[in-house]
Amino acid sequence: MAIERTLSIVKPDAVGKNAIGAIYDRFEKAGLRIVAARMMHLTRAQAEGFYAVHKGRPFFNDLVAFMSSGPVMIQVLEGENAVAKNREVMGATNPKAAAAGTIRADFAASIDENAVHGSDGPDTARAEISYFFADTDICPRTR
Ligand code: RTP
Ligand code: MG
Repeated sequence: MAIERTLSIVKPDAVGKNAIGAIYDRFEKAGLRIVAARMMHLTRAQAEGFYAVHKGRPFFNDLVAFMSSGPVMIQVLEGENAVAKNREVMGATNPKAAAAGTIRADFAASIDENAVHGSDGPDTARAEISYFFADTDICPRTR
């Protein structure tokens, strides 16, 4: 199986609940390794740029306001099938539909404030990683 990288964000609701460590534990237990990380408080413009694919959708303004409402923890996760594995660990977009034991089932309050972001495919992952990280920011494991 291919080693992939994906972009993950612990969103402002989960950072506010002091759940960064608990969510990192889910990634590590699933075999996903954190190979880059940074905390940021996104500006509206940075959030708009990141979610540009959703521009024009009815939820876009609320999404941008939420994503710039407090600090986020942004990481690159690496592992076998990292994109799909991260989406599995995250659970469905709407926490009411998320499988038991997933991050969104356990930490998200609503579809609007749903604890984590994860890239939805390998091409998106490459684009999203480069939105926040330079190649030299990524630290592949040596052991
Ligand atoms: P994300 O990009 O944040 O990882 O979430 P996702 O792939 O599971 O969902 P996506 O379709 O990309 O939507 C991005 C975020 O917009 C909000 N949303 N609200 N009210 C709605 O119908 C609706 N649809 C999407 C969610 O907060 C979602 O995480
Ligand atoms: Mg998405």
